[in-house]
Amino acid sequence: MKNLVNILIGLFLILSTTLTAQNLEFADLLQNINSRQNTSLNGKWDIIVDPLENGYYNHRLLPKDNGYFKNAKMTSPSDLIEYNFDISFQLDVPGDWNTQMDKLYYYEGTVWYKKDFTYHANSDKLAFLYFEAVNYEAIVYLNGERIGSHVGGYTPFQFEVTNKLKEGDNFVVVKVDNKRKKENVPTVNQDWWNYGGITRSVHLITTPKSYIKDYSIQLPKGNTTTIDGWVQVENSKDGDAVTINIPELKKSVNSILKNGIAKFSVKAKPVLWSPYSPKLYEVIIKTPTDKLTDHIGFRTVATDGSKILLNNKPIFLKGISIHEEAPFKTGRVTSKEECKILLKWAKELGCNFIRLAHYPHSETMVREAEKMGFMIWSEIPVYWTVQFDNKDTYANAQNQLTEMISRDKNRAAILLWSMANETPEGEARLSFIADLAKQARKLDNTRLITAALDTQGKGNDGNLIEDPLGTIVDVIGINNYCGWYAGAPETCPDIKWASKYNKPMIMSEVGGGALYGLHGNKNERWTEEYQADVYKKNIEMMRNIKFLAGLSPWILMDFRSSRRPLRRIQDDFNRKGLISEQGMKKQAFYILKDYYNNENN
Ligand code: GCB
Repeated sequence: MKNLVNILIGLFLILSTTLTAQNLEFADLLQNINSRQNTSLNGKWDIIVDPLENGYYNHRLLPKDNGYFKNAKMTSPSDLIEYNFDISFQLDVPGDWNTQMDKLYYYEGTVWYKKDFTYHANSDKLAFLYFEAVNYEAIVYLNGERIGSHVGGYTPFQFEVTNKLKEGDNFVVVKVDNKRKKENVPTVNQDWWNYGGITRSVHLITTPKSYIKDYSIQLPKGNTTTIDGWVQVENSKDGDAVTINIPELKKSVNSILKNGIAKFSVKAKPVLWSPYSPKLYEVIIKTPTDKLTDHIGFRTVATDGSKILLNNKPIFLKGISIHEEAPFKTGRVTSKEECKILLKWAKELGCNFIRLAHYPHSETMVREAEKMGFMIWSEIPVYWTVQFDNKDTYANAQNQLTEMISRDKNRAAILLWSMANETPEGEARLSFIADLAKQARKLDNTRLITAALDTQGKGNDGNLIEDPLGTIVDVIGINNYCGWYAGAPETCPDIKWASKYNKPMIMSEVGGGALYGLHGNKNERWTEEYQADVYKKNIEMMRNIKFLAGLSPWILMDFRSSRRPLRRIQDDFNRKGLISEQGMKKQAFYILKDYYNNENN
């Protein structure tokens, strides 16, 4: 056996690496939760709706610590306890509350969630409570004790709970609050539904005491013949070995742990991941006590003037923007099947690229998209007018960015990290986003940085891109609604686009609204004909943009938004979808499909 190990080590080249300690700045998150021993805490949770924030004190005259998180029970008929989870309403987790209960449709406030579960202690194991996402603020209690909190509605967080679990029966209570606040990210105004709740899955994960916490396994920037990275092992001993095995490439690398990190680098010639061939390799990571399996793709991405290069070749990004809105039932996407429906529609449209707007979507969505060969733009909700001069707002945005990159850094499909969407120009905004970009590059120097800018009718005879943010990003995103918010559709083809920057530009939003099934003249708003014409004219416009490297029109499917009240047309939906929320394709779908099928292949 020893000989075999020696032969393997001898066979494969281990190069010394020049990685810095950058990897230690990632969020405190277990990588690749699906490859771990995992008990799902999904299903029915008991809930108490608490608009007045009374749950901390059940009654002003009762002891302060008798909040709902105690999950108290009456022990005699004379006890005064004015709540009881056992007979309360229930909600499904994962899921938003707005679409599960009529009376919570517009609700913004606190809901207390409670779940019972059993646990059998094992002295060799550690246990973690892992939340894939809770919108917006979560305060978590285990067996009546506060274990921590999290802010931000679209990224995962976890708590190590080994010593707080009891043998047998346990309960977890989560106070979920989705009240909008000016200083939050996003801020008070947003054009999508503020779905509240434990919107993604909850897991109780166990690991060995010395466990693989995190890793990064990728091609380094600009190099298609070396796989390198690091593995972080908690509670390890210096000198312990980590093995990274990629059976299909016949590569097995041993690397030695020092201060919990094992760096490695190995020569290899993987088939490169691309939309044409979304090749993923099984990667097995092993330590003396732990083992994980992942499926990882290898590719490079770069820019050259106004081109985006995938694996050193120019590629045009034929995309579509997507919100995490469930097809047919609306509300938050909660299953792999729903992700697949959205992605299949994008495939049918002829896309090789998706913009996951305006916040990090679920890991399931990213992984399914990667398998299907979509290049991805992933974004944090720095949207419109967040408080750019507020340090706490910045810290919140940076934390969400760090959590997004921490979770998805091994996903080859992600080419672009987006820092922001349509933020008004100004000094505070520039330094806020520049600092985010700096943080993103520090964590991940292999991907491209972008942001969606808002350039409506600037310049004398056209649209000139001169937003100073152009100096910060690698790829310029432009949201432009010619024919909808600005000018009539027939004016679009004549718009001349120019840019101060020799960088690729993605038309990150373009489009208009239509109610599925509403027909009429192409000059009548809300008809499918009007929307189709907006697409036709904008496609003509885009043909003339020399530095256009791709587009992600707004948007694949109609989605709920509480700023869209127009009765009988919008009814609380943003109608810019190419497909209705009930899955019906509008005429514009076929206009864009034609463009993608016939041009820019
Ligand atoms: C935008 C925003 C997007 C909106 C869209 C619209 O520019 O980025 O969030 O939903 O316009 O429909 O107005």
